[in-house]
Amino acid sequence: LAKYQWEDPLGLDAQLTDEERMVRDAANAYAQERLLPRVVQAARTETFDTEIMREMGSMGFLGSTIEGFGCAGVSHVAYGLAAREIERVDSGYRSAMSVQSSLVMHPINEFGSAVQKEKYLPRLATGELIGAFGLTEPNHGSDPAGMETTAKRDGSVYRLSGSKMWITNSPVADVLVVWAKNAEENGRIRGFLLERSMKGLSTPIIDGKMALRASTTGMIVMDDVEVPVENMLPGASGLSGPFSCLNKARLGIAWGVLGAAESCLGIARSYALDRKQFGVPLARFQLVQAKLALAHSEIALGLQACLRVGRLADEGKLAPEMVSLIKRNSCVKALDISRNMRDILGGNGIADEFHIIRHLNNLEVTNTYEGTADIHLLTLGRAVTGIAAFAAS
Ligand code: TGC
Ligand code: FAD
Repeated sequence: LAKYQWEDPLGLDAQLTDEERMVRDAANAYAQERLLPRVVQAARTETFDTEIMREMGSMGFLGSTIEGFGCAGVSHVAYGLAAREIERVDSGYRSAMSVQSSLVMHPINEFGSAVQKEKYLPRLATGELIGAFGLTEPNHGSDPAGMETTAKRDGSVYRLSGSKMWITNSPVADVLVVWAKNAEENGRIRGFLLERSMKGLSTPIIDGKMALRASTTGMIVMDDVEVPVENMLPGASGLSGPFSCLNKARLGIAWGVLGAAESCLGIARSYALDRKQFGVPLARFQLVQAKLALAHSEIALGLQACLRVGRLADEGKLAPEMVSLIKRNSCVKALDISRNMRDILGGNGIADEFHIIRHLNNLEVTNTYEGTADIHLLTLGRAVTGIAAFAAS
């Protein structure tokens, strides 16, 4: 019989390729050596160090599944493993990697012209340029089909007006992928590449977040911004454009949040072994063991599901519902795990130097962005019943 390894209960490591192990180990070393030492202060002061983008670029973590343009061209599983290692430190840092890779570089690579690819991808890959993705609006989050941002053709430009809300990295972004309704196509949704220097564009920061504080979030406000016609993404038409980007990013989130959950489990386990109450370590109590064992089980099962869906993505056999299944499962379970692990630390559980409370707050966001847990549940409900229950009619 094999010996049970609690750190890798179902033998995930053995199911990886050499290249995937290499990416994972490089991401682990970078995250632990470079990100972990600055995260507590960054979260306290609500600051995102943009140098991190250059660092991730130099490590090959930006647009890593893309072939060419200076990108690494690794598997979706390798992308997921890197997300897991980065998010072991903080969901906000993984967010920065996800947005740049899946929500900015992916649509340019998938839907962009040859000129757009050459112009933006190499510098996004190095982190010299920072990207943002604007889909959500103040009045439209779960229902992006209702967006109010418009693009009106005027000779050689489109004029964009409207506002986007809750946009990761918008305050520091150089390139912004903005989704808008094109008036000349009866309001069909199109993607546009905006640059910071364009007149009429502003990106006010959203202060006072109690979660994802090491990430910067803002609005994209467009007051008749003139966007050259050649900056429209030619290959994206309709909501399937932005949604196909979300498939990629949600896959990374599904892996990533389990890294945050693993971090919480590791911290709580060490604490429970060290801390004594009633003359014995906390780890001696059955109720504490139950919390640790349940967290351990859910992480192991969740990672296997991510691996399976990642492999199907690499084989070109991904259905969006598979992504809804793992995005929701990982996020709901990771949030629950972080709450239980915080509990094990008692009063220390709310101190940021013990990290768990920061993960817990971050995991409230991951449960909400890229489709709330309930929206993904309804997506699965539609798949099971054949009936869409999103709208009243
Ligand atoms: P529905 O009628 O179902 O679909 C409209 C069109 O889109 C296609 N489609 C997809 N295509 C590819 N992948 C997917 N996952 C797709 N889902 C739908 C669909 O085939 C259809 O195409 P066509 O050609 O027939 O027009 O759309 P609906 O309006 O009924 O909405 C369904 C719903 C509610 C599931 C969807 O709107 C949804 O997912 N809402 C959640 C919104 C969301 O996730 N927003 C994310 C914003 S970005 C973000 O949060 C980034 S966080 C970044 C970070 O920091 O990490
Ligand atoms: P709402 O859609 O108003 O939902 C509120 C509640 O109602 C939720 O519980 C939801 O599940 C529920 N609900 C809504 N519709 C239904 C329904 N049909 N049936 C049952 N329940 C329903 N967006 C971007 O475009 N780009 C980004 O980079 C980005 N980054 C973000 C970063 C942060 C820190 C945060 C917090 C958000 C970010 N978002 C981004 C926005 C995010 O995608 C939205 O917050 C999310 O899609 C939910 O939209 P909403 O906040 O408007 O909530």
